[in-house]
Amino acid sequence: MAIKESSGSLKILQKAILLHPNFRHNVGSNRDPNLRLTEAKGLAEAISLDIVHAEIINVRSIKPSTLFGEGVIKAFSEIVSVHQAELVIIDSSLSPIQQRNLEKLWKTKIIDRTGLILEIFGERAQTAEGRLQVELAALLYQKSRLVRSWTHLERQRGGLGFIGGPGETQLEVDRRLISERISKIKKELEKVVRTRELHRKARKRVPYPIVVLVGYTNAGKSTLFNVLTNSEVFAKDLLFATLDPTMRQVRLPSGRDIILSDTVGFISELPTQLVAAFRATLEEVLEADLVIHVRDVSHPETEQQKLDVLEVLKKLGIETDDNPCMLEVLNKIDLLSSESLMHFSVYSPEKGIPLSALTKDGIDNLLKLIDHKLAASLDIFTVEIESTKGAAIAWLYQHGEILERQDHDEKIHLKVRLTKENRLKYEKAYLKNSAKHYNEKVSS
Ligand SMILES: Nc1nc2c(ncn2[C@@H]2O[C@H](COP(=O)(O)OP(=O)(O)OP(=O)(O)O)[C@@H](O)[C@H]2O)c(=O)[nH]1
Ligand SMILES: [Mg+2]
Repeated sequence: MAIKESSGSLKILQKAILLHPNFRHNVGSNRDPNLRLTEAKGLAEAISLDIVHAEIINVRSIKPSTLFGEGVIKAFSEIVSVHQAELVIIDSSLSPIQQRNLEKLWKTKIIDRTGLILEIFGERAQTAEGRLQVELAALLYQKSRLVRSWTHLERQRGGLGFIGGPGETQLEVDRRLISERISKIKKELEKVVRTRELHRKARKRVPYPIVVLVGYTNAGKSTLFNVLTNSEVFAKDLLFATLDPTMRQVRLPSGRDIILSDTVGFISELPTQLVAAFRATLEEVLEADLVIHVRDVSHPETEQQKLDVLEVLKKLGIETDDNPCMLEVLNKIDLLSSESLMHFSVYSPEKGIPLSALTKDGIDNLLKLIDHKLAASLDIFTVEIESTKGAAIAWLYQHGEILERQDHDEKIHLKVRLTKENRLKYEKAYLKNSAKHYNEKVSS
């Protein structure tokens, strides 16, 4: 049994076997099963499982009762017992019947890809809302199967209990209990969401544009977020390192302030329950002024990952085709050969900004492009202000982009770019009074 030191305490790792079914109908798809297996290993490692055996199993025809045919079932009965594996992960979705039958045949706990991802999310969620959403997703998933026949296992972790054993009191929970818990969580969530909406409204009063980082898990969103905001959110070579969104204020080179948000990463076959559960958290993405899609271009399946991300964004209701409010970051260029790098250097900024969040190469270009993109949605107008009116001038510098400045004897002419909202604010705050007293003039 492997033991891993985690934050000072020794943690006993559960031995697990990982199987990636390679379905015949997938042959010819662009996905490399070896990479899929590696990704699934990464998922298992994200919750410190000790993978003692990992294998790709070619599945010619799916057996409805057990997924795999007799040969595989027999072979793995032995492998499970030789390794004394406490868990078998099947990297695809299993029907409740397949799960139950495999558990009986292999005399061990079985989870599928959705169960595994839910388990990771259960361990990672930090905020009250995150925890509730994950629990809701887990209950919805569980309700559809109600297996939990693995009572022989000791519960060892604080996750959701798909991997754990008894101790979880609801081993025999019936649908009624689950439904009760679901409606209770939904009510609690409503409360949390209301509070968050209030916060969001408060934030909206701050006129800063919202810029959100999205992307495949491990693409480098949090690393980029840290570079741009000069902060230290958790960024690690770990799938789903981030779960709860974080927001920080950032000042762009032009002096414009934005709110930048780091978000949960996406993955292929993201459980639908989770997409639904995180829709609320990802509302920030829906309302963003700019969505930055961070890609790991050093990953051999970067194009596939891109498609997966676009698919999730579409499910969330975000227009992804030629959306002027989206831009792509081609991250991790430090890992590319000079040849591949050439390929990206001919990219126009509209297509993507090559950079390395690690070496900070290309960060300046990104900041410029963010500025440029946001500026495009803004109003340009000229103002004439008495040079003694420091507050009004400072306000314009802080909230807008000064494109031109001409200093005359007692007056300053400014050509400014402001959001429409800010322009109204400025007019309300400074123009009214100053028009009376200081003869200020605003024209489009
Ligand atoms: N070589 C290299 N590694 C990078 C770069 N950016 C990020 N990484 C590494 O990639 C790994 C994942 O980075 P994160 O920033 O945690 O990725 P994320 O997109 O936030 O991942 P999740 O929160 O799991 O969705 C870490 O080990 C980073 O150090 C880069 O530009 N170059
Ligand atoms: Mg992250």
